Amino acid sequence: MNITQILGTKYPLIQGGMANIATGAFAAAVSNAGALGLIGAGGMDLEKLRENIHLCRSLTDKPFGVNIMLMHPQADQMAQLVIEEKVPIVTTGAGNPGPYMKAWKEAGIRVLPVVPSVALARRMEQLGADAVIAEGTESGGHVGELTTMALVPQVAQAVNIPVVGAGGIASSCQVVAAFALGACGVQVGTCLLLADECPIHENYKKAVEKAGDTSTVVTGRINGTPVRVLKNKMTREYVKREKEGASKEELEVYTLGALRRAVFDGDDQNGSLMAGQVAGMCHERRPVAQIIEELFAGCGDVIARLQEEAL
Ligand code: TUI
Repeated sequence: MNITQILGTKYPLIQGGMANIATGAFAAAVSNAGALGLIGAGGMDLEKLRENIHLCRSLTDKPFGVNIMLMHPQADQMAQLVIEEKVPIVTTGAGNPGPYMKAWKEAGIRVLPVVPSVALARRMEQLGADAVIAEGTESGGHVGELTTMALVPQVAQAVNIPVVGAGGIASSCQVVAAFALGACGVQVGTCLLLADECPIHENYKKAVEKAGDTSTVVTGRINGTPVRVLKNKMTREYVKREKEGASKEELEVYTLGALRRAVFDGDDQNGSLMAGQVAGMCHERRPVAQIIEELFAGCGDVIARLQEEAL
């Protein structure tokens, strides 16, 4: 089965899980645009997740999914909730979803774990994953070590299920590149932050618009959870204290609640403005349907250029 058949979508595109950002309304907008919208359970409690699933269902008749952030203290209950609510598709991030796979597959859920390595991709295939999302360190938010360029072809070679490429994808040439590496679909997050329907604070959108190629940094690589965010006052202090050998507990003071400060309060100095390295290519505000359509409409020209000039 190819990835659009697995997802039931027009386009081979999955929206990133984006904790605290990807509401039921946003996921529905993405699904209505022909891609797979996801509700990001990362920033929610159980009740909020249930509400957002119901809201999403009321706004779209297209397939949608839930992204379960496995570091969430209620991940176990969320894994059960998606079964109860008959959510058709689940993606996971920030951990190994092995313990839930059997129950999800028995419930008929399509499961697409995000993997940062070949080892986890292989394990997921053995446990019945329908596809894997190979996410490179170019991504925003919690990241692994390998780049998309290195990770996608190694995962594609190692497994016999479809591989979706993620991390560093915001334009048609990057979609074509992901396919060239062996992916049969893409996941994007950063390029959707400027979508009209994306419910982040205006200051967050302005920070993405202003970003350049070197505007992101990974906090927590030395002693914590690596998270890619736009540079600001918080990251400068974090990185300084991290290099000085600060403990995980001290560093958590900078990050706890910081994503919510950015998304809801628009605190662009002390908040955690999660974004990928492609933020520097994202300038235009458009409806989400237009962003997605243009991403694929441009692929033909890229391929033609490759055939005529480059190779
Ligand atoms: O999960 C993400 N991106 C995220 S989660 C998130 S919420 C958060 N906020 C603050 C701190 C931490 C998280 C924001 N962005 N992407 C998918 C992803 N998964 N990236 C890396 C991984 C991953 C890492 C290790 C997946 C599996 C894994 O397995 C370890 C193991 O146990 O084998």
